Amino acid sequence: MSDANVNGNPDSTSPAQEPRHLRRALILWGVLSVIGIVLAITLTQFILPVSASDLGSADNFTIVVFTVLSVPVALFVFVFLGYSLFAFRTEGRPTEDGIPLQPRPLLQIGWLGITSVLCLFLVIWGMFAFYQETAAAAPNTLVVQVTGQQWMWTVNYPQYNASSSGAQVIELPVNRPVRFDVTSDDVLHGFAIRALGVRVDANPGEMSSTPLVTPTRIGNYTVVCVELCGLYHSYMWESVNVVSDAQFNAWITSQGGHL
Ligand SMILES: [Cu+2]
Repeated sequence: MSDANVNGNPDSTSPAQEPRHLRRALILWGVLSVIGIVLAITLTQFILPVSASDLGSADNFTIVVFTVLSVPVALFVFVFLGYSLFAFRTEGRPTEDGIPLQPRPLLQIGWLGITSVLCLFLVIWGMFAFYQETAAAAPNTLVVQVTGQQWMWTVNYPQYNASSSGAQVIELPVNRPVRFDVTSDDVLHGFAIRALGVRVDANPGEMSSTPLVTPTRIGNYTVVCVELCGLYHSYMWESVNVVSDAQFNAWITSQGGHL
């Protein structure tokens, strides 16, 4: 017989004396998840870069939502792994096989259901955000033509016949939708203004456009190249100034543009 007590020893691991492991681990997971979610919401406010546009704010919000949702998922793995490592050591236990696992339909259906709903929610969230960006249109859109080259950005304002050549700066009026038409003169570059939530590849011989983005906050930001493009790639950054309408008009005039 495979009874553990063939020698008459007291069976220290009989199911009756086992603590309720599942309940313990679930409580631990629940408590840590609440703490983790609070920490995730609080810390992301400090960690995330400042947002200066509608797209930038949407980016930051999406990151917070995804972080909050991933906290209980990650903790589920770590808590049950950690708990098992400590609670189910072989020390003092018989080494033969334990009780066979029984199917638990509720657990299986619940597991499938919750993970499916979570994944579907994130996919729909992403599709909705994508649709919102591509569907945007506005009559007073400012078009900014950007050309990447090793290792600088040249910016033109075709509506004003103005160019920032030599200025090494992108000037934008606050609260007016902008579209960047981006290309490259030589190799692949990546045009990215994190604060505005804008990022697009700069391909030679091809024009790529960003979705419409509306700067909402006056200030100084940075455009960087996010595609390794040669020796001085890391120096390929310039200032982005979001300014008032009056300041923007004055700047356009100073660059030889016509209002
Ligand atoms: Cu580059």
